[in-house]
Amino acid sequence: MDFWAEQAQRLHWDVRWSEVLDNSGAPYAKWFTGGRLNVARNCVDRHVEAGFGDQVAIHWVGEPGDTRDITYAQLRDEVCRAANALASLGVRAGDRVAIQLPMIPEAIVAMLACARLGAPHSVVFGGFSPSALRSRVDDAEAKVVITADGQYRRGKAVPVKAGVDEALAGSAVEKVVVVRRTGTPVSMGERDVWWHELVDPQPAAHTAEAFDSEHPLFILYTSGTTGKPKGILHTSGGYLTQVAYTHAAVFDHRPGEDVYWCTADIGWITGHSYIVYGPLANRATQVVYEGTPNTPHEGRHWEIVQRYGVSIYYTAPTLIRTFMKWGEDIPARYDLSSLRVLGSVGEPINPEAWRWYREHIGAGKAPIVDTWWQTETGAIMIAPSPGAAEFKPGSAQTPVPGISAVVVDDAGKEVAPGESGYLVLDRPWPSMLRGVWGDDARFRETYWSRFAGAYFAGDGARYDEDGDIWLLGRVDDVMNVSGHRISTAEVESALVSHPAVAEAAVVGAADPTTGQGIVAFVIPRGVAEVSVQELREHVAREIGPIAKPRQIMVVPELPKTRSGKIMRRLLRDVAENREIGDVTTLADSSVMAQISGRVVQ
Ligand code: 6R9
Repeated sequence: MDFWAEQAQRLHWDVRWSEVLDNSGAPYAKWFTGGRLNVARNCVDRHVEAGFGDQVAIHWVGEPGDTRDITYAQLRDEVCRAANALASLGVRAGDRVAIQLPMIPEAIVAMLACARLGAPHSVVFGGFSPSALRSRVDDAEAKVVITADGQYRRGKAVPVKAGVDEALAGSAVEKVVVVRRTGTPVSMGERDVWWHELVDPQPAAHTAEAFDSEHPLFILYTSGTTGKPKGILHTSGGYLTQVAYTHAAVFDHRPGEDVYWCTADIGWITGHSYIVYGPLANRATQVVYEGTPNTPHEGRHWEIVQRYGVSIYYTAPTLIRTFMKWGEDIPARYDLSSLRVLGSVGEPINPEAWRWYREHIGAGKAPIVDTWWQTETGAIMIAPSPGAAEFKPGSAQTPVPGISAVVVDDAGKEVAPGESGYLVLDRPWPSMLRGVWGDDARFRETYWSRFAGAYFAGDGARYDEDGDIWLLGRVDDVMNVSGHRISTAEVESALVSHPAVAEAAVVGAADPTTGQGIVAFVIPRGVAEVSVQELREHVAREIGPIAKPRQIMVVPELPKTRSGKIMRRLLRDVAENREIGDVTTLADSSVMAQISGRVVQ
């Protein structure tokens, strides 16, 4: 506990806590009880008060090429104006505010303004459909929605407000605040108000109240095994402590020296913890980019790294594999020598992508921190230290100091080195979820009923001979073939290590003899000829004959959610010759038609 008390000193507390952890109401933990703080003041004002008002907080890059540099002093003024504006609409501590905005500075300002008022925000990813927005707004009973007229996507302005109008028809939302981004024509109804008309005239001073350490900070919806998304609740003091600590320790972030860039969208937990709260609490200077990585060209990210001298770059394996597909000659055209730490998050990173990332982005020497965590954990839990003696491509390695994570068998007993099982977190941590919004039963059932007294993450994991942790994908993605447990990630990794394969997804399909059979979907790299037989042999060579896919289908695309996760459920439908299920959460809903139409063999 001394450890977390020490980490909490990273923050400014108006009232110091009396107890570090009160777990008497487990599984609902309370951290830094009795402590009071304001999250927004910690992220903005205190840096200005400490004399860093002129330091750039955000180098913002718009997709069409427009840019804005925002200093901490300017950010403070904007957040105060927005807080005054929301207060003028009647937003009070405890009221929920939904935010659906593209990656523009106002998104960050809006989140911080809510935090400043103690009004929990619920950010909804910009690509989500009107019905997804509506169900989240209703579940959280949001009073106000903040959105934009439109957003830039692959060089085009696409409408946003029109979808929000459709979503909110007949809802109880009182006010809709609209940021003008694209100039797309919108219809402004009675409850609608323009951000610039509301916020710009407000005074740039606002007295922030100190809230209890356990005051709700935000709700973020994430999909579970059922159709209804869960509203994951996070609170203030413990959350901010752990995101600040991990952002500093895992990335070796040095305020005033580093230029940091996390490529996530604020609609996901990575954007909350590692664009907004962690970096700003640590006085980072960061890049925020609005658009897609290939607009207007495939070197866009590297051009930005070169322009701003980005030193820490944090992204997802799916994007790394996309960069691989585009070719290493693209990053080679830019000066990437400023990069000194690279990060990965979202899924297990296959060794092939790890090596490419290290070689072609990290000049063969930048440490890669593979960070395992979840919406529910709030902050990074398992990651190699950037100064680690040895990196293992594909392994997140060890729990960060202060965190306990163990791999257990069905009975909850820790497995031996070399064995696999389920990942559990057996001690509370400061940024842990404080429940599922409005659904206590689901909270207890999903996370706390599988293993007594421990949090069940839903991921499979393995200890290697050194006791380092390797994540094996979601437990439901672990296949059982003839009684052998094989990870989909392991087979995918073997497939993409073949020069003819750009990307692969593997599912376990029902098989009358072996229980499950392995079915792989592969995207060929460039125009290379792919021999299915050769790939099967390759997997057998990489892992063992037991992992040889029963069937390999060569496809043009894979079905992915908007956060880049492969929807194996849909691939299982194809593999098992079933009618394809619900495709509404796909980033591109036409992909399934392409796959079922183009399946070879
Ligand atoms: C931060 C985030 C959580 C799930 C998690 C796991 C997978 C995330 C990973 C990883 C292996 C990593 N995951 N990071 N698997 N190695 N470094 O992604 O949160 O969207 O809630 O997803 O993502 O399966 O359980 P979230």
